Amino acid sequence: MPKVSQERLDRYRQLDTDAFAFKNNLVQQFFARAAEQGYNLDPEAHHMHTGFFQAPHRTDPTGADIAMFGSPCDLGAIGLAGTRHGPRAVRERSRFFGPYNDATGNIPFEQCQIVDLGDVNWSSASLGVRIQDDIYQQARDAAKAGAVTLSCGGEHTTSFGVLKGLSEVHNDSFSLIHVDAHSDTMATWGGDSVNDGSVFRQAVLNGFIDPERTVQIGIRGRSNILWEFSHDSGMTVISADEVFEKGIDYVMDKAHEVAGKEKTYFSFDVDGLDSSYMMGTTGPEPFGLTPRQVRDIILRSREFDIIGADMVELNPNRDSNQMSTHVATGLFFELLSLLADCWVTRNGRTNPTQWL
Ligand SMILES: [Mn+2]
Repeated sequence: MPKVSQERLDRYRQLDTDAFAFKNNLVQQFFARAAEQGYNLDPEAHHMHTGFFQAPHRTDPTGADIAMFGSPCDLGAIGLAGTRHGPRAVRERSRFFGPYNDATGNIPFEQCQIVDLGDVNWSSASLGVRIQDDIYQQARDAAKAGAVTLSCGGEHTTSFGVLKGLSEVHNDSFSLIHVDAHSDTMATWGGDSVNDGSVFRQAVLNGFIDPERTVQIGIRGRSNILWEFSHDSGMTVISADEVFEKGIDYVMDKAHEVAGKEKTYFSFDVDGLDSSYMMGTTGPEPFGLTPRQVRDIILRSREFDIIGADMVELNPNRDSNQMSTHVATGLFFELLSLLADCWVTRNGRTNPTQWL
């Protein structure tokens, strides 16, 4: 073949624009603002904003629409430490994700004011104080300021503190979408009534969630015998097998029947993913969900009125090649996108993030 003609070469050379000259107007507008405020596409660049996905760091939630924070706590994980390192690992890896969600075409930072409040400031080494007081206060203060919360664990007890704070401010018992290998509705065991296997039994007993508007997705494994409270209290339990047999549309139609239009909390335990993707967690389980299935569950959750979400149980100590952290962080971005889309739907306007 002869060389490419001069005419074609000239045409290609005209297409060779600057790195920040995007054809997509939304993206162009984002970088025109954000690059000036220190947002950087290069994951290895100087970290001007070290929050999740380069969100601005604030210690005061006033003015925030979405308040993210980390809960680096593993005291409630029965028999295994390490999830306390989760928030740091996700923040670091989050430089590889965003700002654009290619499934929805949206940029969360163009939709509403997102902040990272940093990690919860522990006042005690006691698990009870950390979840009943410290995380509770963080979530309560964020909700009082009008923000929805996106928190990163830590093990699953951290969800209890968030639910306690949100349900007080909203004066509501929430619907719950819960993706996990485990129902986490076991009886008290090992000393703490709220531990990472009992968190949703305790959330029901304290009135934070309504079991009749709760759907648990991806459930499986040798611990299934521990979850009788889920069935007895009226939760809808959808096993991982059922997700594969019937598909995401069936699962989410069912979830909509159960959760309805009420205020809904979304809790994602990363061990809902199959252990071939997710060994970096406290209780890895085989025969589970794929990352795409979890992403599709999150995508279809835009039809709920989501007032808070979390991702828990990532354990970097067990994640020897960072594969688990990478896939978990990708899904954490999906949760951020979900909350931003729900915020715009609820408020009928946008309020772009300001860093400075
Ligand atoms: Mn679990």
